[in-house]
Amino acid sequence: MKVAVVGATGLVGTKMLQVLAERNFPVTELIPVASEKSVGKEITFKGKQYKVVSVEDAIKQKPNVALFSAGGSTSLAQAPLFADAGITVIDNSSAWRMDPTKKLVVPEVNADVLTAEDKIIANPNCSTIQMVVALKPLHEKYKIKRVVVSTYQSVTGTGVKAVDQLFNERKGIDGPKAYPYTIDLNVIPQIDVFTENGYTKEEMKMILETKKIMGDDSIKVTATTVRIPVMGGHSESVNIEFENDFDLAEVRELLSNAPGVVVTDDVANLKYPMPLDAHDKDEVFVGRIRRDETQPNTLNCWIVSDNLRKGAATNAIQIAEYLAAKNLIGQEVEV
Ligand code: 2RA
Repeated sequence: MKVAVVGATGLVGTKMLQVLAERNFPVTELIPVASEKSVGKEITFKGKQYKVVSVEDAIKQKPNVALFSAGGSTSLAQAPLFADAGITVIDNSSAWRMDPTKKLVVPEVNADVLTAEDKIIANPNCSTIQMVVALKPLHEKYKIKRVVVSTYQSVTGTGVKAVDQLFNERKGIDGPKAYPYTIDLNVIPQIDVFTENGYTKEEMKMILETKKIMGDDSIKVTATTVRIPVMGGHSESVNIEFENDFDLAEVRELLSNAPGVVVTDDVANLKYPMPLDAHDKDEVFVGRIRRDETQPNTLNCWIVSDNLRKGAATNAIQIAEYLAAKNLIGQEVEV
């Protein structure tokens, strides 16, 4: 399969190449795409060198699928060009997520919504993905009424500039700033810009995307998203109120048997999910599972996952794997 990776030189694009190779996705030809300033650069994929090309050249090479992680404006402008050529686009930006004509997919939750007609498919926000993977089995069993989530998000979610800022600050070196404040030894209770209701765009993504992916607008979600100086992944404290009561042992069993979930919950031996342990893994790790004793039918838990992998690259590639397995990816494309 001819695969284009648009944004191939960024943090997520680079992770997409790593995961495509690790999962042995059937890539017969790789087409790395980036902005004009990166055209001609060489990248390595499975031991072979590839030259970065422009969007126009990429379309001419007729890829079957294009994995996008190049920002919302690039996706809005360029994803339709690929789709119009019959190329299936899986886009990691927020550009198409809430478009009612586009599917927003986490394979473990709602892959069955996908059809051959879907030519632009939205990859959800990283902090939403890891949460809904854990919510899915519990919603099916106990029906979720309300979710209160607070996140502790890695600087890798912002990009290379933020990672550099963290380590420059740690070394006492001045340098370009991704954040308006010092991030080392600090937390910043803001991810993305504020909207009119006092929530940030990141918080609104978790609130709105969760409903769309779970296919249930009745689920109430409120969120506080926070940036913290860590690398390995995003962590989330999640409080879930159900319509029905639950049994804690059954909750643990449901999660343990859920696709993509690993339960790490043995506090007697200080075993619980942490970003350093989740780094470069594809699973969603759930722990600190306990009843909220302040109100009935309510659970607390702690969810950790690598935001560059399951939160972005791996989820997008799992969508491509699903489409390929169901023969839903455009075969030969006409340009
Ligand atoms: C973040 N979820 O963590 C956002 C975008 N990756 O910054």
